[in-house]
This record gives sequence, structure tokens and C-alpha cells, in this order.
Amino acid sequence: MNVTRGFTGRPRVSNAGLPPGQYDAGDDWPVLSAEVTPDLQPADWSFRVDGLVAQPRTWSWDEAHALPASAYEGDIHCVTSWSKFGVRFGGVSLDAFLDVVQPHGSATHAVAYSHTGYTAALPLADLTGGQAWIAWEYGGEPLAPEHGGPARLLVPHLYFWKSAKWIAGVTLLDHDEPGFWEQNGYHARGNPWQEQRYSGD
Ligand SMILES: Nc1nc2c(c(=O)[nH]1)N[C@H]1C(S)=C(S)[C@@H](COP(=O)(O)O)O[C@H]1N2
Ligand SMILES: [Mo]
Repeated sequence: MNVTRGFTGRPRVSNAGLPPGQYDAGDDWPVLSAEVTPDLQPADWSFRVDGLVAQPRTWSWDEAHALPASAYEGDIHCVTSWSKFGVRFGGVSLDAFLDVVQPHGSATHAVAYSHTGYTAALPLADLTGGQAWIAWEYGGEPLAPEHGGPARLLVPHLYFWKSAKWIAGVTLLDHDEPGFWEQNGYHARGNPWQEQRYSGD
């Protein structure tokens, strides 16, 4: 008789920070890109917010950096099942950009798009209220090109495919418009805590 079997039924002390089906990648930071990493210099980078807004606007690198700095320190979760704990990104809250363009009340969704053409669909409610950033620093250093530098979208409470690298803009819509992965069967929202990996989850 194996006495240790008696322990299998006890409540397990698990890491409360790991969503279901995820593992801790530790110090690794896998690169997941559908495209070749672009040679995008800060001077060539811009970020636009348009669609259902009162004042569509494009920011240059310097103009974006003139907005109040905001950092995220916490975890990120990729749908391919790796998570990373305690990462630190620096940039500007997406709220700062949205305050300028003034979203219409009819705006419910957004498509984030990259300078490379990649797109990701998001509910607008997941981009407001201090939940999303335009990030250009990681661990206090400039964000590496393979991780989306000079700047990427960061929406850390959703699966990481929503965090478009080489971010070029966000278009506000009154309906859900599937992006690159959503067109390939992935979830419209992608909440890792509810394991919203595929449409229908
Ligand atoms: N432009 C662009 N952004 C992207 C992707 C991509 O292929 N292209 N992949 C997404 C996916 S699936 C993930 S998990 C993360 C990976 O970011 P990382 O390579 O910095 O880990 O970026 C997301 N943003
Ligand atoms: Mo991913």
C-alpha cells in the first residue's frame, strides 16, 4: 500500500497566478511571430487611433513619448501555454491616447494593427481603464525588435496574441471584426482565466 496516495485528494497549494492549462516559462521569453521581424526605426514608427472617434489622430515616436509614462508589472500568458511572471514593461497607457481622440459612445470593439499587417480583435472594454499600454521598454531597456520593438500593444490580462507587436494603430468599431488569429478560430476575447483559447470556448 502506498501511503502517499492518501495525499492526492488534499487541496493542492498551486500558484494562484497561473491560469488553467498554462506553465511557467521561467526566464525564457519565446518569440512568436507570424511575420519576419521588420526593420522599424523609432523615426519610422507611428501610432494612429481612428474609426468611431471624434478626433482621429496619429502620433510620432516623440509625440507619443510626450504623453505621461505608465508601466505594467505583472504576468503575461500566451495561448500556446507559456506564461511569464513578474515582467515589467514601460510605455504609455492606451487611455492617454483614447482621451485625445474621444471614442464615440457607439464604439464597442477595436482592431489593433501592426506596421507589418498583423491584426488582433479586442472588445473596447479590454483596452480602457488602465488595462492596455503602448509599450517600448522591457525590464528598463528598449523593447527588442523580435518582441515588437520599437513599440507594441500590451494587453496583459488577455492571451498575448492580442498584444500586437510593431503596433501601428487601433481602429474603433461598433462590431467585432476578427483579426489574424481570430479568423483562424481563436477566441474573440481571449481571457486566460476562462481558457478562452478558441471561438466557442
Ligand atoms: N505583429 C505581430 N504581433 C504579434 C504576433 C505576431 O505574429 N505578429 N504574435 C502574437 C502572439 S501569438 C504572441 S504569443 C505574442 C508573442 O510576443 P513575443 O514574441 O514578444 O513573445 O505576440 C503577439 N503579437
Ligand atoms: Mo501566442
